[in-house]
Amino acid sequence: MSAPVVALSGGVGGAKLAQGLSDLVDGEALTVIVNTGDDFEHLGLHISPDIDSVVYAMAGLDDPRRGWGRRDESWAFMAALTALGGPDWFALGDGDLAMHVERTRRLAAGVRLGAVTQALATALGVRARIVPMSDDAVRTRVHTDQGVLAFQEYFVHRRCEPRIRSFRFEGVERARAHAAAIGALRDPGLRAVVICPSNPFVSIDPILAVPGMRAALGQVCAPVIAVTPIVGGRAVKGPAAKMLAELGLAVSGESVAQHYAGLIDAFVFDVADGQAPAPAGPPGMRGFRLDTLMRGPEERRRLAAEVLALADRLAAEGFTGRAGRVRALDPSG
Ligand code: FO1
Repeated sequence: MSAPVVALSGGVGGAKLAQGLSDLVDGEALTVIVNTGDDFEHLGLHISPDIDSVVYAMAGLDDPRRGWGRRDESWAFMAALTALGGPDWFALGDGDLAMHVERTRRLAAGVRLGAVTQALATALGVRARIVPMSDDAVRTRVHTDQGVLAFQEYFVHRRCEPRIRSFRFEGVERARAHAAAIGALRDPGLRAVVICPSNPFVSIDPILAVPGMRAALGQVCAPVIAVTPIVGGRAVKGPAAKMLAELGLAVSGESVAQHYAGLIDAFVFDVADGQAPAPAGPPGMRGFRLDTLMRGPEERRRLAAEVLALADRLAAEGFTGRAGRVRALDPSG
């Protein structure tokens, strides 16, 4: 049984590294804590995009080009819906639709989101534990120059065009961190916590905002490593670069490393970011440079292996950069 690993993930980039980790960490030794702030009700269906991106990637069903929804999709439902004058801005493939219908049916029967997620993932052959940050509803609201927008309205319908002012995670104050997430973070045998290359503001921050999640991360007895979502001054996918710029921050890995200061022991920059040794992040944090672009399954696996090797190296050095605390290894090991 592999040593347990926890990943925090949202969006497409997160799902790719989570899938790479699942190739290296056996079955339920990998716990992926997933953002649910993007969830929304559409056509009467409860849609959980970031959960589905991770589940599909791990099931080998993800669409490699889009990064969301299923590969080899048919679109008969959307064609029929559009012909009826239904909303066509959020594309639901025929296979993907089954996931939303079945999730909605089980939620309506009173099953909580975490249990529904695990059952549907298991049905697709996924052995890792996929855990929502909370079973309680948290909804990201994007405050922009065009008003306050629901996340999917901003991200898909308005194509991320409105200028960002700030973010709110509605309901997060009273959301309870999922017990399986806290339990995984408290595992004394934990090997590493990996913050995947997701959007720090709308994929990782909602997870961190759930009461108790930051505290649990602060007490983790393993290295916490974040992987940059910014490569060569650009986001690999999605609006992270545009959001950094609109928030007045440099579009760089360093800005993301600063964003996580105090929470992580190390930050992985991309080899494209500067030729000097990886620019150090905030005090107490180690910077490393890896090739973080994941073009296919092989590279997902390679990056996952390199990140876990970094964690093992940090653990061997007894170094935890969180809040500058250096924890000498307990002589008894
Ligand atoms: N993203 C789009 O840009 N356009 C879409 O039509 C779209 C549909 C969609 C359907 C199901 C699903 O799980 C995700 C979907 N996404 C779509 C992606 C989604 O908005 C993002 O994956 C996350 O919310 C942000 O990472």
